[in-house]
Amino acid sequence: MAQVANSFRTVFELVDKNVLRWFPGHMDRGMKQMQQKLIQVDCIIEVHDARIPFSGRNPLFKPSLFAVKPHILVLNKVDLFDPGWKPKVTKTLRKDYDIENIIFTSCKNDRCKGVSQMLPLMQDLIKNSDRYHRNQLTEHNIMIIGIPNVGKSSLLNTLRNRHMNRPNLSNVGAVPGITRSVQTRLKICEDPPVYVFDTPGILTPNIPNVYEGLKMALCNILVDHLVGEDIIADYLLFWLNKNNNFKYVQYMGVNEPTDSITTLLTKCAVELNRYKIIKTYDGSKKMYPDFIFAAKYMLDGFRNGLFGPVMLDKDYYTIETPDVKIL
Ligand SMILES: Nc1nc2c(ncn2[C@@H]2O[C@H](COP(=O)(O)OP(=O)(O)OP(=O)(O)O)[C@@H](O)[C@H]2O)c(=O)[nH]1
Ligand SMILES: [Mg+2]
Repeated sequence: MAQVANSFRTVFELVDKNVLRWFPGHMDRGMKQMQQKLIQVDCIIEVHDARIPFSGRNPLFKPSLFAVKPHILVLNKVDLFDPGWKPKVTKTLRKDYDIENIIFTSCKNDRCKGVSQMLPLMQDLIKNSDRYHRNQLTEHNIMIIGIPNVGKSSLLNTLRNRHMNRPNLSNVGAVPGITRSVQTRLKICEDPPVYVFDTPGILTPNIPNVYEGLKMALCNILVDHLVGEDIIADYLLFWLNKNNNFKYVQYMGVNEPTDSITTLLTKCAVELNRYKIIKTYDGSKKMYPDFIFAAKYMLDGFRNGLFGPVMLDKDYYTIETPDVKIL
C-alpha cells in the first residue's frame, strides 16, 4: 500500500469554483428576520460542524448579530470528529478567534456531556450580561444560528427532550435548507422559562475560498447536486488518500487504494450492480455503471462515520501551499 500511496495526488484540481456558490432567497430573508428578532434575544447559540471548526463560519453573523449579546459556539456532530483534536481546537478558537464559550455536542448521543452543560452556561452568561429593557423579565430567549445542516434544529429538539421531556417539534433533515425562516419560539425549560428561536442556515453570498468550500460540501452544508456528487466524492478520495485513510477500499468493494475517482466509482457501481440506461444518438440503449449512485454511496459512508472520525481542518496548522488548484 505504501507504494501506491507515493503516487497519490498532492494537489486537488477543481474545474469550476462557481459550483461552490449557494445563496438562495430564503437566506437573505432569514438574515433580515433574525436581525428584527434580535431585540428579544438574551443569548446567541452559534452551531457549527465540529469537523470544520475554522472553515465556513459566516462572517456576516459577527458584526450584525453578536454585538452586545452573550455568545456560545457549539461544535456539533462531535460523534464524527476526531476527539484527539479537542484541546488544540479549543485553544485556537480562544486565541485566534477570540471565542470564550465553546461546547462540543452530539445530538446522536443521549448522554452527551456538552448538551448538559449548555443550559447552565446560557443562564450564567445571561445573568452576568446587561439585558437592557428585558432586565425585569424572568424568561430567557435564545436564538440558535449557524450555517445550513450543522444540527441547529436537532440541538433545539435535544435540549427540549433533555429539560422538558417533550417530543421533537423542529423539522430536521439530512439535506441543507430544511428550516426556511425564523421559527416561533419553543420552550426548552419550565423554570425559569427558557425559549429558543430556530433559524434558517445562512451562508455568505460568496464562500471565501475553494478549500473551505470543498470541505463544506463534504459535510453536506452545500447542496450535493449543485456542486456535483462526483466532484465531492473525488475531493473525499483525495483527502482520504492524503491522510492515509484507506477504509474506503473495503466499503466501496475494490481491491486496493486508487487515486482515480472514475475507476473507484465505476468499480463500485458494478459491485453494487447499479447501472443507468442511456439512449444513444441512433435510438439504441446502452447500460453504463451508475457512478453518481456510487458517489452518493461513498459520501453516505463518510457522513455516517464509516471511515472513522475526522478533523477536516487540520491543515489550518500545517498548510504552506494551497492543495487545491483551479484549472
Ligand atoms: N452524526 C450526527 N448527525 C447529526 C447531529 N446533529 C444533527 N445531525 C444530523 O444532521 C442533519 C441536519 O440536522 P438539522 O438539525 O436539520 O440541521 P439544521 O442546522 O437545522 O439544518 P437547516 O435547517 O437545513 O439549516 C440531520 O440529518 C441530523 O440528523 C449530530 O450531533 N451528529
Ligand atoms: Mg433547521
